[in-house]
Amino acid sequence: MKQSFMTLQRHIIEEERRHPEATGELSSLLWDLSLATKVISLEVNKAGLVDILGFTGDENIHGEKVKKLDMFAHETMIKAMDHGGHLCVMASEEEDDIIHIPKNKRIGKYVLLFDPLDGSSNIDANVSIGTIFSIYRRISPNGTPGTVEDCLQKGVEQVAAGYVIYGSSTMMVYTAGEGVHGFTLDPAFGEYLLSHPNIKTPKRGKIYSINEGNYKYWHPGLKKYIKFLQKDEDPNEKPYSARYIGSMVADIHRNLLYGGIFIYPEDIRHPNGKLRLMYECNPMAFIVEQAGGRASDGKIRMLEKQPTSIHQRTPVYIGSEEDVLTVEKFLHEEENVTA
Ligand code: AHM
Ligand code: MG
Repeated sequence: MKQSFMTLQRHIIEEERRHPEATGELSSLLWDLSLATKVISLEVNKAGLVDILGFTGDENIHGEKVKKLDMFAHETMIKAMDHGGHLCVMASEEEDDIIHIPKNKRIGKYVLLFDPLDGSSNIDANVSIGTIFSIYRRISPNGTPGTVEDCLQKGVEQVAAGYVIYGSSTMMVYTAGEGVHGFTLDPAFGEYLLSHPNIKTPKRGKIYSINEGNYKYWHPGLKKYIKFLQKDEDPNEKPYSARYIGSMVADIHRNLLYGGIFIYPEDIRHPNGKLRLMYECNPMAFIVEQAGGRASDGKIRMLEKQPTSIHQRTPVYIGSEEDVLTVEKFLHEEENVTA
């Protein structure tokens, strides 16, 4: 017999019930977040119709300004999250400073960092994009406005993290520190339903994901590692497959399910890589570790990095445990050679 439906809401509540001390606040916060992503999902799905429906230039047919989708997603997140009474402060990829909770709203005990629409340069080509979020408990005194220090906690302090992928279907994948669970949005009745319980990533994969066009800028250890995966020197060994969408959520989601490694490295032009620690790499690292994988900046565990600013960048090596260990070994050996 088929298992009964498990909605996201029921799942969150049941997870929280296992902790008698829980107040239900985290559940409501995740619930608000899921609502925001449903609104974003609807708008993402309409993106291809913009020209057909005559939404040209800056105004739509109603004379309203047409917002860029990433700004729409950013504003939707804020609107859905700033009045719930669960947050004391937020930070978004789309805003330089921290985002305060309005004075007239109850101030809560959690901190939310998010990338409202990652990979948004892919929208016009109908390629999967995503929302990423990371939740911490505040460290500043309760009842006061949240601070930048609340936002600058190490990844190990995350209470929950997740992403929503807007792909052939919309899926939310999240962890609250007890495994990773995936929910698929049923577009007919607007509910996220549990479709991927307790996701575990393979210990070793067969896929590598990196922007190989940047090869000439890479450090020698990384060049050697990628050649190693291509099995250039061993005609009898099967090479890894290269898969790179250029949309972090989609690349990591695929590798999480199939196994493999995603890399956005430092190189001679960008010593800190491209991707952001606080709302891209840390939440992904929490999820991947919870699924049995590994994530580092090539030197130290991603979740142990001490953040210094909300928009700081970091190199990232993330995915199946043995694959990440192998690349770390290549990087380390090269460092010893050049030392
Ligand atoms: P964005 O936050 O401006 O969308 O950029 C982040 C995206 C990631 O989703 C993706 O992994 C990366 O940029 C791709 O970068 P590149 O085009 O340099 O390979
Ligand atoms: Mg981004």
